[in-house]
Amino acid sequence: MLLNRLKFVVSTTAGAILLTLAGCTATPEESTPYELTNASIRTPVAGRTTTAAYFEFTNNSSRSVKIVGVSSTAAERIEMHTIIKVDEQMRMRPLTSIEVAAGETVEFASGGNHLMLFGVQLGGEPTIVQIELDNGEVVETPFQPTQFN
Ligand SMILES: [Cu+2]
Repeated sequence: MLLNRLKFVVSTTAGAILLTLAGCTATPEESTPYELTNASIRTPVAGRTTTAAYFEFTNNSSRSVKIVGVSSTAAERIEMHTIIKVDEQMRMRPLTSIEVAAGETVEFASGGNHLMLFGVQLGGEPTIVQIELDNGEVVETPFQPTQFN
């Protein structure tokens, strides 16, 4: 009789845990509200360790966020740059942060905003890059190596 009762208690507890787990996986908030697409990194010219990388960042959340830093174990330093026209010449300028409004996409592409990587050592496979946001979240994504001429 006592054994039966114990079994009942155990199975009830197990049932409660299963329900809790099912509740967790069904929560849509579990997926990241930030999307990184078209992430690519230029294979550096032979003998050089500086290169550029590009991506698109979409903010699917209901709040504006700022990208405040970029890092990777494959580079000593990564800066965000933009290109502006000064005296009819295109010049690169560092960006300390870039804001992405709710529902918006910010593009880092050749000829505009881009990532500048210094002290690069690519392993011939996708390079993992971390995008740091002002809310403390870090979005990590593989950047595919591409040849540019
Ligand atoms: Cu640059």
